[in-house]
Amino acid sequence: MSVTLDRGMSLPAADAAAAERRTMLWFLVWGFSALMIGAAIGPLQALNYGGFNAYPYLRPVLQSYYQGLTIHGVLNAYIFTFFITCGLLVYLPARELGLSPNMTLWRLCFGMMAIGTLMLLYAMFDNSSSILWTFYPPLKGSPFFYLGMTLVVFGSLLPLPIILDLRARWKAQRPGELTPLVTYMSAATMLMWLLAGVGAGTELVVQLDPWALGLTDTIDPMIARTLFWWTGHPIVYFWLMPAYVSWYALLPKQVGGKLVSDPMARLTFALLLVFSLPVGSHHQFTDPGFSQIWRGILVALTLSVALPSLITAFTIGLSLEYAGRLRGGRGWIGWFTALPWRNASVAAQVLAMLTFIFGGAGGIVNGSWQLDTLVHNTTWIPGHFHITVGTATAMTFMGVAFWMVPHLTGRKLFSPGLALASVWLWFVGMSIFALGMHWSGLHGVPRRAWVSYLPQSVYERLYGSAHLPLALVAVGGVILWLATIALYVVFVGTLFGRRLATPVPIPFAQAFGGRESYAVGVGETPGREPAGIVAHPQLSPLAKALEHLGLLTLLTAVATLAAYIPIFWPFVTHMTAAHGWKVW
Ligand code: HAS
Ligand code: CU
Repeated sequence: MSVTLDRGMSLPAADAAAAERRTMLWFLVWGFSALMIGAAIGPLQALNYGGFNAYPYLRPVLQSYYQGLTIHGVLNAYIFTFFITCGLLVYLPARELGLSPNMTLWRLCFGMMAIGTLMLLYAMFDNSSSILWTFYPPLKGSPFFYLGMTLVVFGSLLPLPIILDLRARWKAQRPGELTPLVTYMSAATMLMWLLAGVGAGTELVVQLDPWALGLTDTIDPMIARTLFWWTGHPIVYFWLMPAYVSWYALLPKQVGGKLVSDPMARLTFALLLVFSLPVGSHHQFTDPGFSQIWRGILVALTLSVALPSLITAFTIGLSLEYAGRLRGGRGWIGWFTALPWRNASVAAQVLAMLTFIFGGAGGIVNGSWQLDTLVHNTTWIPGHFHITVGTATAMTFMGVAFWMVPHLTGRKLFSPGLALASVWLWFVGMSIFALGMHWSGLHGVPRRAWVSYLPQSVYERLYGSAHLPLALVAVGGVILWLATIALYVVFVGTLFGRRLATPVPIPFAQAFGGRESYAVGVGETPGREPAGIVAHPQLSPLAKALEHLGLLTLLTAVATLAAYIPIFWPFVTHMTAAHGWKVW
């Protein structure tokens, strides 16, 4: 692999830019490699629900459904997403501001996550740690698993100081000006992730690592679960917010329009920062030890966290409509069909949005305690997260890769037709899969269950009523396999593809010139891409108020403590001590 140099730059600047591109490319390559392995295993689980047990044929590589499921979840949910996010949220702000990021920290971030990933792979493939992506104790994996996870989590926090440093340097040159949008969004995302990381960070360092290393004998599972969900809920926004960065700040340009409101984008990110943290225990509606009052409060908080996504739906929907009408689209849906659907990057992201409408609706069902008691621990839940992180996020990252790999390498996107096919296959496969998963969940089919291991007669007796939805799950899984192969060919083909004559720029969008905001070019450095969007402070009191990210973070920290002190109190005053289990 090689990277292109910007023309007309001095040698040190060109070297620095090339180093940034190379590093960003490594983040993409590791992220997508994780996805390839993780996604290749997914269909085995879909076939499991369809009644076909593939695992006996896969020994010695995979011993059980649970081992496969652990590898699938860890690689897709953590490794794929973290590498892409920790790359994008440094690279895009640096380019937007026209400044160089702190490369030492960025490489340290990569190195920690890479070593952590290798440790996790070792622990998972040797079947010592088939403890699923939630790694709930008292299930006990090998020290490599927990130490690897610790490195990955702490490594993933390092983009925060890099972004804050970039922002501070930029602001020092332009006192009183608002942070440009991409940098604002990236900083808000990472501040959210810092507070989120306190939960899993504490669980790993205080409970799991010493326990796995034999320094302690027992562990408190309820405290561990609650700490896990402290992080486990906001992590879903750590997956979603980088996708939103692309939807708000890049996609409007890719479809030939503008973002209709810069301050609304900022408001969305500020609200996601504040609301994501205190609601984690909505994953524990059916756990013991929570008062009825708290469950009720959690419902209200959960419905609040859906609000910024509803704002996003309208703001992005209008931005797409604006572009569609500029492109000649007429009538109720003509603007939608007029979007550049042949562009695989655009198709990936708009299809991701369409899917997310259903993912969001399902989330609101889950967030309603009474309804959650019906769907919790059934296949409905994996149905939900495959159309949120598995599509809204994953397809957006694919869409970003389709322009970004050419941008970084100076090589042509390999087979745009196959790229488009991979996107549609993913969309169709995931839609069928998720329909089947939600539907069979309503029939009471449990999630995380090796149902195909059962004798045929027992499988039929228990799940016969869910025959059709379970068949859909298997069919969707097989289509997703084809999507993954197509994606893999395009990704690798592009890395080694033909050279481009002209460089691919970063598609930074401009904000619509409404009453509240207007667009100005900022941070244009010779030889770098023209940069992003900024709302004029005088014209947008909202954008100006939201500039106080430190204050918002403090507010979030206080709200999080207010939520978690009463939740932890009964657990801390009634501690339990469990020994480790190995049930696989
Ligand atoms: Fe969730 C469980 C509630 C969003 C991921 N969620 C999970 C798990 C995962 C996950 C991985 O309250 C399972 C974890 C496990 O292993 O147990 N979720 C919500 C709510 C939202 C939500 C209220 N989830 C997400 C996102 C995820 C994600 C995002 C990943 C990226 N979820 C829950 C709850 C549980 C749960 C409970 C626990 C359940 C249980 O029993 O265990 C909200 O944030 C959703 C808001 C979203 C919307 C949609 C807005 C639509 C947009 C697209 C617009 C379209 C356009 C196109 C512009 C309201 C932005 C326009 C074109 C046209 C033609 C119209
Ligand atoms: Cu959640």
